[in-house]
Amino acid sequence: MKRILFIGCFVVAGLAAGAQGMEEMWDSTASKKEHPNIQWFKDAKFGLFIHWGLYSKLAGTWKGKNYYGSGEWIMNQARIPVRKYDKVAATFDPVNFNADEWAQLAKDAGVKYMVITAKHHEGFSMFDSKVTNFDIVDATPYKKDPMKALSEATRMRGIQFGFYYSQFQDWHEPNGGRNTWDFDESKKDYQQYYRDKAIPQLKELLTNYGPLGIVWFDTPGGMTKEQTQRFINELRKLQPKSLFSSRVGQGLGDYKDFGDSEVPPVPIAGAWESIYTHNDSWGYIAHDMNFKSSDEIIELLANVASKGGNLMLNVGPDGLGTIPYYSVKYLKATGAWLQKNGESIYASTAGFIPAQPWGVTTAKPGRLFLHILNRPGNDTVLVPGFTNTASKVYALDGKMNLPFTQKSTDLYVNMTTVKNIHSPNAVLVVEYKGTAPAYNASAPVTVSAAFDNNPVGAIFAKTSGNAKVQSLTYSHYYGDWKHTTCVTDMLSPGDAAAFTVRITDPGDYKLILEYACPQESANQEGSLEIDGKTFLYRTLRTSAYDRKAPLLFIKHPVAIFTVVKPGIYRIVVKPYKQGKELFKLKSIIAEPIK
Ligand code: FHN
Repeated sequence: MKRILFIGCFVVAGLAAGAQGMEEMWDSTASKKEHPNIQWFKDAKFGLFIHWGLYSKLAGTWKGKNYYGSGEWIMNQARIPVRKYDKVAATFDPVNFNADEWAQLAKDAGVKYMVITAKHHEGFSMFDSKVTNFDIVDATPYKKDPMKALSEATRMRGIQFGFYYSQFQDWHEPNGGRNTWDFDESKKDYQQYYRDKAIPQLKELLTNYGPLGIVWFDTPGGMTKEQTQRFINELRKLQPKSLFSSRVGQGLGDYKDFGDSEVPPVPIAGAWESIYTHNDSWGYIAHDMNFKSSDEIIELLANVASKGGNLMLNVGPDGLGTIPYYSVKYLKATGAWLQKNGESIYASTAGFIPAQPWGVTTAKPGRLFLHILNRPGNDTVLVPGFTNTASKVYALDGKMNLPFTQKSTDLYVNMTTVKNIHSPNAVLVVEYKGTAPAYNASAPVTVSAAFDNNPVGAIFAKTSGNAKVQSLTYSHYYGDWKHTTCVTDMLSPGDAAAFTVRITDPGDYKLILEYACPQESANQEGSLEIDGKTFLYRTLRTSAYDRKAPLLFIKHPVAIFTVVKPGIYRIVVKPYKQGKELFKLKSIIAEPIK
C-alpha cells in the first residue's frame, strides 16, 4: 500500500508500515473538519502506551523457545492453538499490579495521556467483559478488573485515559481476523465478529470506564468505508468527546498515527502521533534489553515535537504487573527533564527553522525553542533563515540570558555560559517580534566546522530522472519496524540526487556517503560532484532491501573537498554509468578534518 504525503516541495512515497503490512490509509491532504475536542491532544505531546495481556506472562518464550520482536505476537509466531493459549489465562495472576504506582509513574514521566490494551490481537480481554468468559475476571486466578482502578488513578492525576482495542484481528474467535492456524479463513464472517464481539465490547469500554480521552483502534479490516463510518457513528454516541485513532481505518479517525516507530522527516500539519516501543517489543519480553535511554527518549520527543506531533512511548509490564526496571528509570529521568524544559514541548508547534547540525526547533507565538542536541564545538549556535528580529535569548533551564548577534537573517547565539553540557538537550529560547514565518523547506542545509560531522539527509535531495526520495520500512526481528528515508532508483547518470548546502567555515571536509547496497549493486562506479570537481568511487556491499530483515548502511568516505570560501554549494550524487540501482542513499555526511 502506498501513502503519499505532500509537504512543501517534498514528496515522500512511503511504503506501508504496521505489523504485517496491515496499515490503513489516512489521507493527510484531505481537508477534514477537526474534532471539537482535539486541542488537548495537540497540546499533550507526550503519551504513554501500555501493552499488557496474556503474552506478557509468556514473556517471549513458548515451549522453551525464545521469540524476538513483537512479544504480543507470540501466539501467531508460534502458531499456538486457541485451546492451548486458553490455558495461559489460568496462570495469569498479576499480583504486583498497582494502579496508583502505574498512574504515578505516568505523572512523573510527564505524559499527558495513557493508552492501554483492553484487548490485543490475542483476543483476551483485560477488563471485565460480559461478552466473553475469555477475560481477566472470569478466566484468571486474579479475578479483578485492573482497568477500573487504572482509569480512575490516571484521571485523578490529570492524565487522559484511553483504551487500545484490536477491532478486527482476534485470534481467539473463529470469525475474528487472521487466525489461520485454527480456523478456515474462507469461512470467516467478519461482520458477525463485529456484531458479536468487537462492537459490544467497545460499548462496554465506552460505558463502564468513565470519560475516555482516546479509543486507539489498530489493524483495521473487513469493513468498507461506509461500514467504518457507521461503526464510528454508533460508538461516538456513547462518548462524543473521545478521540478515535486513524487506525479505525478507511482514512477515518480524528488524528493520524504514523507507522510503528516512524517519525515523518519534515513537519506535518494537523493532529498526529508517532508511536514507539521502549525496547524492541510492545509486549513484555524477558530477554529484550534494548531499552532506549532517557537521553534517547528526550531526543526523540524533541524530534517528534519539532515536526508538530505527539510521541506515545510504549512500556510492556510483565505477567505479574511489574513495569520493567529500565522503563521506570528512564521514564522518570525524562519526566525530570520535562519538569525543567516542558515549556519547549507541551502545547508547542513545529519549529519554523528546519533541522540544523546542532538540533531541532519547536515554537510558540513570539518564541522559538532551540533544542541543542549536539553542542557546537565553538559554542556558537547559528540559526539561519531567521527573518524576524530577536529581542532576547536565554537558556530555558535557569532562565539565564545569552549574548546574541543578528546579521541579516543569520542569528548567532553564544552559549558558552550554558554549563549543563551533559544535558541531552539544552533548550535555548529566542524571543522575537512579529509573527512566525513559514517553514522554509528548501533552505540550504547547514554544514559547519563546529561539529564532528554534518549529516545531510536524503529528504533534502532534489532528484532528477528516475531517482526518488522514499521511506523504506524494514524490521530487525519481527514487527519492530524501522523507517529510513533514502534516495532510490539511481540506475543511470540521468538519475541524480542534488543537495544544496551552506558551508559556513573554510577548511577540508571529508564527504561520506551513507548507503545500503545489495550484492548485485556492489562494485559499480558512482560519482559525486561538487564545485566543478568530480570524485569517483566504487560501491561497497551491505545488504539487500527486505521488509523482514535489517537494512544495513555503510558510511563510505568518497572525497575530500577543500572549502576556500564559505557559501552555498551543490553536491550531486549519481551513477557513473548505466547499471543496476547504485545504492539506497540515506545521507551525505560532511566531516570537517581537524
Ligand atoms: O500488530 C500491532 C502490534 O502488535 C502493536 O500493537 C502495534 C502498536 O502500534 N500495532 C500493530 C501493528 O501496527
